[in-house]
Amino acid sequence: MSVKYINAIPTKNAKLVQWVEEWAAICQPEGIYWCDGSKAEYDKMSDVLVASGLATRLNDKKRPNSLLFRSDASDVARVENRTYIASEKQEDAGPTNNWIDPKELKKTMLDLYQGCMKGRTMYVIPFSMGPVGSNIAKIGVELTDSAYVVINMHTMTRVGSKVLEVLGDNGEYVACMHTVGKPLAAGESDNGVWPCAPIEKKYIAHFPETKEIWSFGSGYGGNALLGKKCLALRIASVQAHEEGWLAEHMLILKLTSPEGKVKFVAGAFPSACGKTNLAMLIPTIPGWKVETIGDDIAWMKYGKDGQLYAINPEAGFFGVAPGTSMSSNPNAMHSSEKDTIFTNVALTEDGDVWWEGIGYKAPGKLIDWKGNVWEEGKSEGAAAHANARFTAKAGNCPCIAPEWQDPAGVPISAFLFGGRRPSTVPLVHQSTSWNHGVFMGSIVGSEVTAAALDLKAGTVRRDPFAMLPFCGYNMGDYFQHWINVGSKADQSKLPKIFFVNWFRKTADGKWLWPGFGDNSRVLKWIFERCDGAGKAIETPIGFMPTADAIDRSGLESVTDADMKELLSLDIEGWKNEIASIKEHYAKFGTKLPKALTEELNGLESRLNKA
Ligand code: O2Y
Ligand code: MN
Repeated sequence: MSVKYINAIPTKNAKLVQWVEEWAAICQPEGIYWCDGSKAEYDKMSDVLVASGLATRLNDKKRPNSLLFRSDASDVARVENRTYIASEKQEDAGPTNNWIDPKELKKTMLDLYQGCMKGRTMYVIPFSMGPVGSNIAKIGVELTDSAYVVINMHTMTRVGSKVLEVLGDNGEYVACMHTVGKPLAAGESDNGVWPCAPIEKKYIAHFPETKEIWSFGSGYGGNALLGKKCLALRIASVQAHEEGWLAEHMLILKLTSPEGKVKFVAGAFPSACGKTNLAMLIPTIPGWKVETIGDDIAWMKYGKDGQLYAINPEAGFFGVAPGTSMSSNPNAMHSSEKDTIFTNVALTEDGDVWWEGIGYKAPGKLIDWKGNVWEEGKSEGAAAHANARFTAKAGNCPCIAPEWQDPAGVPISAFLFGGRRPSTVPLVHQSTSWNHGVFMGSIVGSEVTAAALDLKAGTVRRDPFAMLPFCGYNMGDYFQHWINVGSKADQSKLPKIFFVNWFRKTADGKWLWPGFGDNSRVLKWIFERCDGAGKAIETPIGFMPTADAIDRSGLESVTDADMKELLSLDIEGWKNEIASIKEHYAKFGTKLPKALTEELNGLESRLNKA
């Protein structure tokens, strides 16, 4: 087949060029365009998207250089039931992943890919996850027929010529194949209709042995921006397992004390637990400062000094808009003041954006995320989709840490784990050892409220290490990997591990802890514990702060009685927890590490003696 190149091939990497041409032969695009990551390219793609009716340019005086997209109603979020780990052996995907035979899946998907880019351009996006050239970073190349994906990848990753230089003539990359799965007939254009395939044709497939990603039929978020969840978590977790490092669903923050001492903290929380808010927190305690390294993903390797160093592999934030306001997260609001791609938020009459929970009433009539006129108090449904997003540059975040692009990464002093736990789990407790910390990570979960999940309200939906949707291999092996990472380290240099719970409620359903900026009070105790200070008592579940250990100066809303409840040890609740953990662990069969069974048994016997 003769391949029509729109611009010159910017690499001599023969393997890469051959791979691009093989896919072009299958997908039959109009032409192939190699992305260079420049501002001129971003601007040109934006113009193309506006001309096709897919994007609305926002009022430049209100939101400079920003666009709004409305996706198809069937294409609004990650689709876990269409996401596959196609390892050669089913056991390698494990009990928590959708497994499918890779040969069978490739056959199905290759049929779908035939001619899928007709009438469209195939964009080749060379990108780096992590600072270009960092020894923790990895290179990916995404093929896509979506200009929306191209501009989002510009913001979320490092795209372009420098990446190809590092890749060189023979370098390795993670091959990422994506199409919206909606070919155009001769003369047809999108004409304002978000292109995607119906749900039963959507596939988000990962091939762990060959480190390939094949995505078909969705243009949205984690399904289409393949550097994020697909590469940086599902494939990278496999690479990290093979190569002895960690690829985690964790924020990274820099914490500075009033004395100017610095510690870096990484934290894993299930989706929708406020990771972005924590990463951009404004402390309520005087003199303390939080700065952001990353809000979603951390890649970590040991440095020559034996410390664990972390990078944020991303270059932007793909944050949830609804609920983000000047009171919940001013830094996220400022990050999205310009150069931002909004998806599925509402449009105001003066060309700005609005969403539920933005902190002020809808200014007049809006156009909602479905493209209909919407009036507050009159129209049905929400103006913005609950999973509406802003794609914003990390460099535009007022609290971005100066070290955020350091190729060496930042040394991690503490890991935090947490979920939404209205009962049982105290505000904060600390593990007594690395393996005890791994145990804490393995039992992360949130209490379910939604009947839709078909679970009894109050049931804990376990999301170990917040990696349930993102671990690219058997989660039992993943637990063992965490144990191994700790056992090979200089124990004195390992990060300390903490379990936090901002979501405790009273028996009558009131929040016990204000959260947001006041979480800095808990971070302060964690900081002190990492320095061998911070008052604590050893309990059956680990070290807990003494009643006076958490700084409550200026915090009238939390009474002594509230604090007592937040830091109480609920023996009966934890005994019930043991039963629930046993049920959770049973899924992993012989893959469950012995060390975790020992931790569970140890906890049970300490609770029985208490
Ligand atoms: O729905 C999507 O495609 C995005 S999901 C997402 C986006 C940013 C950060 N985290 C997540 C997540 O689901 O954990
Ligand atoms: Mn996430």
